[in-house]
Amino acid sequence: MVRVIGHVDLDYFYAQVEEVQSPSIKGRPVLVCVFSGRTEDSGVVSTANYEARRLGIGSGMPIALAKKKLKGVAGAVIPMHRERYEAVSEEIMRLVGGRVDVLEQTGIDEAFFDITKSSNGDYSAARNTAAGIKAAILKSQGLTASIGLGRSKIVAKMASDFVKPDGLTVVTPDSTTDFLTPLPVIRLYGVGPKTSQALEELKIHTIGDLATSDITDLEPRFGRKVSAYLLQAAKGEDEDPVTERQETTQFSRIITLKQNTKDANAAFKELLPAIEELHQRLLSKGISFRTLSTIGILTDLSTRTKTKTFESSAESLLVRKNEILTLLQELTGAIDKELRRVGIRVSGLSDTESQTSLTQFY
Ligand code: DGT
Ligand code: CA
Ligand code: CA
Repeated sequence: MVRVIGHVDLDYFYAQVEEVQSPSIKGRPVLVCVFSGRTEDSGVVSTANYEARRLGIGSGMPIALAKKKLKGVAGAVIPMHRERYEAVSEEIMRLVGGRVDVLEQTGIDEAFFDITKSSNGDYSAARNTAAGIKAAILKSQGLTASIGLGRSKIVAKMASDFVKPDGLTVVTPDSTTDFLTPLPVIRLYGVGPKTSQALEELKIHTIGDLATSDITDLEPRFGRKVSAYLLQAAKGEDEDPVTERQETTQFSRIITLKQNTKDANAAFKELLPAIEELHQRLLSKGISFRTLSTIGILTDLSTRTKTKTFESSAESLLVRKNEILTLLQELTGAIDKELRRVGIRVSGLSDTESQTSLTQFY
């Protein structure tokens, strides 16, 4: 059966999370920045929303330069809240994971998925699934995402990039060549500025030029392996499977409370099923943890955490129940607004069975 592969990428991710958090900044240029702290403006822009991009501001740009580009415009310059983005990312990945056959997360804001089985290889059914994923992300977190579907990871990834933000691009197997042919080579997944420059020098400008080029013209320049990859990629052929993978350094679960509350005991009670679920997940993977955190998302959507690291690692989350309650009490004791959502996270992980590295373990 022909495969149906998807790629989902959240739009201007950090900046969009900040917009959801502070709706008043929506419509203005938003810059999420990593301040290095040396001088007031030293550091770089991590990401910018599309209003800011229109002014020529982008990822990696020095903050001072970005501020110049804002000129008279009232932009929102916000320090990065990594924990907040991670919590949102985890929720979205869980949600998408529940709607696809296989999910392979490849970054904080993106993942490949395989829906060959559930769509029965039918691209119009697959389009509905993808639209459902976008709607679910919007409903749950208020965020837009761009999704691409295609017969391979390469095509899916390029399709998700094709229309952004809020895109849904379906490249059926039949239309793969038409989709790829006119695109400039720089748009090909895996081709950076250097390779693209080298291809231009060989008069290869579009992906179509590349797909129909002769491998013997490429080999002297790129070697055998890269040349073979380039040719295959230009045809949208790649057999790489979508594999369930999570480069995990932490596990967490966050729930939305039935009612906003400041009562730690009430929140704890509602959190219990999630704690038990996480407990089972850790046991089944043979993972122990040293650090335990409770996470609170308040009615104004700001995030608070309370964290405790233990001397020795524990395998059972349930034996730490009292500590979880204590952390929740500390958390609720320090807030002025009610809790809307509450969660638990474990980190400082080790693999109890073999003590090998976690990446190997997965
Ligand atoms: P887009 O094009 O709508 O997908 O925009 P983003 O911002 O989601 O861009 P993407 O998917 O390349 O990156 C995801 C997040 O990773 C982004 O929101 C912030 C972070 N990021 C990306 N590039 C940089 C960078 O150069 N420096 C730092 N510190 N963070 C970055
Ligand atoms: Ca993105
Ligand atoms: Ca991304």
